[in-house]
Amino acid sequence: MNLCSYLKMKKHILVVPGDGIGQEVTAVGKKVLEKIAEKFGHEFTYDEALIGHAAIEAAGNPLPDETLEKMRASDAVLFGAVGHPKYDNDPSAKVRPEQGLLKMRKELGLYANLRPIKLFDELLSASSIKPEILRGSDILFFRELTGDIYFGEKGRENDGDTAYDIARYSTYEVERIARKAFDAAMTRGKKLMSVDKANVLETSRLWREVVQRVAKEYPEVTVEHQFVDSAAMLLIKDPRRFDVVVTANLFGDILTDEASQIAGSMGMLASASIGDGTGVYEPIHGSAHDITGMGLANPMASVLSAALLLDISFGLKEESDAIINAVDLVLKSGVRTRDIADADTPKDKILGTDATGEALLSYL
Ligand code: GGG
Repeated sequence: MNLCSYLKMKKHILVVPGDGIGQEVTAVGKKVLEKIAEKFGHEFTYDEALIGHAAIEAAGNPLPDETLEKMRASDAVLFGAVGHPKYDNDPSAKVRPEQGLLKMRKELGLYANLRPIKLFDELLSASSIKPEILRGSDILFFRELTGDIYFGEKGRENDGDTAYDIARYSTYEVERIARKAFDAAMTRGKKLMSVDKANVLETSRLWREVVQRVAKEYPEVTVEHQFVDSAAMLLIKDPRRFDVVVTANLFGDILTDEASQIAGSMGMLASASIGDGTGVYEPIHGSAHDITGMGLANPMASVLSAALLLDISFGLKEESDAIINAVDLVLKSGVRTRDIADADTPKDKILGTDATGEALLSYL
């Protein structure tokens, strides 16, 4: 037990469930935090706020000022997901749930998105990748989160016939995410892969130049540069080749969804968005309206996001490990949500969101 764990911590957590299954999984994440506070003698207080489609419906704005103020005033944010199919089928919609997510990242200076690809042994067979290729995979992605094509000018010209999105990166933006990734590499296998498309894109040529320069400050770290197309192929072919990966916003978004298949399901992957202020912790999955309200969503990603919150924002490593251990024990007990069940899973072991949450709480 570290010294921190002897101290009662008083922290204020903002819960922002967002849309779709965000509501269901975040409720489980919060219950786990409450149980941890009770078990370890901490005092966590909570508030809630709206974002995304839920906020558009209530306030006409995907990120109301009130939500942003509450985020800034909190010690950490437990976040769910944003999105709604009605906007996906209406390309002309001017206000969209995802605008709330992007604005939140920019306003809070959340430039580093950490996405650990943790494979629990019990889920080796849940993946479509062969177990002998997967066994032992353990990857930490650093996705740059406040730059790139997501934040550049976008628009239409030629009477709407032509569309453009501008990708832009500054040396400063690449340097700060590269340093975070190199620092992490120093605490892990001293291996870092930087992913870009430097054979085609100017932003990627700057990216590579800057990463090469920062690498000189970390002579112990072995650096590999991969083009994004090659990295996408290698991720499935040889996942153990990867340790710490640093990449741009768009490439990181796509590669981590692909990498979720290493962990068995998107429902298993947590993330931490950190930078200048309050940290935001959320599953990498979206709002999944196809299963919203059915009680089928896997809450593990939200629960593992709560574990990241405790570790990174509060420095409570023992408490964080207790959550990861509970996830491991639930999986060892044979319990599965639908997304990680396979043909051999007994029917009575396939549980819904709330029952999986109860199983997790029983191991805390
Ligand atoms: N919890 C993640 C989430 O809500 N994802 C929806 C989304 O729009 N993602 C885009 C992105 O992460 O840039």
